[in-house]
Amino acid sequence: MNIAQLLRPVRTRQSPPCSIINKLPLISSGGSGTAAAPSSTRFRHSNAGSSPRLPATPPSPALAYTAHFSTQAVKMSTPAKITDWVDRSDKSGEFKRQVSSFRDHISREAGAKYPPEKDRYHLFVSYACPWAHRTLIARKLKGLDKFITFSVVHWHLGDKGWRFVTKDEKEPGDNVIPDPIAGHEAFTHLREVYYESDADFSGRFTVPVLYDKKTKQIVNNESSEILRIFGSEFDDLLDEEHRGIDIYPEALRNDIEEAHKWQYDLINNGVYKSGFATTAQAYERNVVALFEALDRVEKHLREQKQGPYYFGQTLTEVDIRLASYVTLVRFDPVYVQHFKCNIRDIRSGYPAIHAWMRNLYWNLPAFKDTTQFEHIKWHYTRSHTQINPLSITPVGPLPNILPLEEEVPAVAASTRK
Ligand SMILES: N[C@@H](CCC(=O)N[C@@H](CS)C(=O)NCC(=O)O)C(=O)O
Repeated sequence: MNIAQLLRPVRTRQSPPCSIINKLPLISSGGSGTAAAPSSTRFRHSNAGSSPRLPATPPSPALAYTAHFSTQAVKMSTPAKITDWVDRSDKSGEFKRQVSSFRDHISREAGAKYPPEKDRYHLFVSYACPWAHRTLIARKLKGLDKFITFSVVHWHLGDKGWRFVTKDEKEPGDNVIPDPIAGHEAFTHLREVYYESDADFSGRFTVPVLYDKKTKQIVNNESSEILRIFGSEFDDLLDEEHRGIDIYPEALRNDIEEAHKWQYDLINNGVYKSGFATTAQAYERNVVALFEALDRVEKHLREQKQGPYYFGQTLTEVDIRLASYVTLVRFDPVYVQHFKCNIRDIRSGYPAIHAWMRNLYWNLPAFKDTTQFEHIKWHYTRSHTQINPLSITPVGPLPNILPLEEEVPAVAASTRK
């Protein structure tokens, strides 16, 4: 049953909460969805309690928060709050992800500002974050674990953004450690790494961060670009096996870019736009578009008979980033309940996606070893207090991911017939 058929009872209902759905065009299996214009949200942060290096607290709370949506700058009287995902004065109710700010590249071209070098670069990540997860997978797949160090922030995101664990805290997962960079001993929050690179930084303090230990500068904080850097720029230093792993192969570039056009906005960001929406209209528009896009991925995988990956025998960026293992492995454990992405779940509603995702998890250590479900579940459910004010983490679904040969009882029963 496609999304249009599933929505029929909702569409025929007269009550106002779902009025947007009544206005939606009938959904075809191709799916169109919403195309959100890129936008950015800039904050002026209060620095109370942070390192002395940081710029002073802004003069007036009324000027404390300036947001730019598309080309329009809007001054808000609401004080800046890192944990307000949608601006309280934004009537659209839409979550708008900011554009990443640090866009330098590590490059093997002669004379590059940031050349590939062993043990020069460091990756700051959160296990909870799907964007950071992309970079951890690529680092491991390409054998860069011997070249680039990484550390993981605490899973909780609070008023000052991501924080490092203290020396005495023990959290699950490898490398969940205080900021390990020499000279950063007093750093308690990731924001201090941002301010070290740019004392006037006014964006969000996001992970992943690719950091140069030599110049003490952030090189790049955009996961799709870090993925490209990891995919090729260290190749001259790698052994033959890892050099041969090409996740952006020439022959598939057009297909990869084509997939990128719709999958990022509708799926990767679609779950956030559904979950952070502050109006029913924004939620319904985004959740429907998300499930149309998932239907499209399901259809593609069902018809793709050549191999276990999105494009057959070749594992590409699309498996990591777009059709998106990192989004889909979080889907049943978090997005279904926390972000209300519940038209279907993966384990009972999308057999081809389910098989594709489980193959990556169970058969490739780069995927399984970088997936940390405790950080994932705790982060979303205990940091997003506007969605889940009591911070109670739902227990299920159990297990977080099913073994390769196991199905939920209803699926198992239906396939036995
Ligand atoms: N464009 C960035 C997005 C990264 C991003 O939004 N990361 C989130 C975690 S999933 C974050 O660090 N958010 C902290 C905040 O916004 O304060 C990328 O793809 O690298």
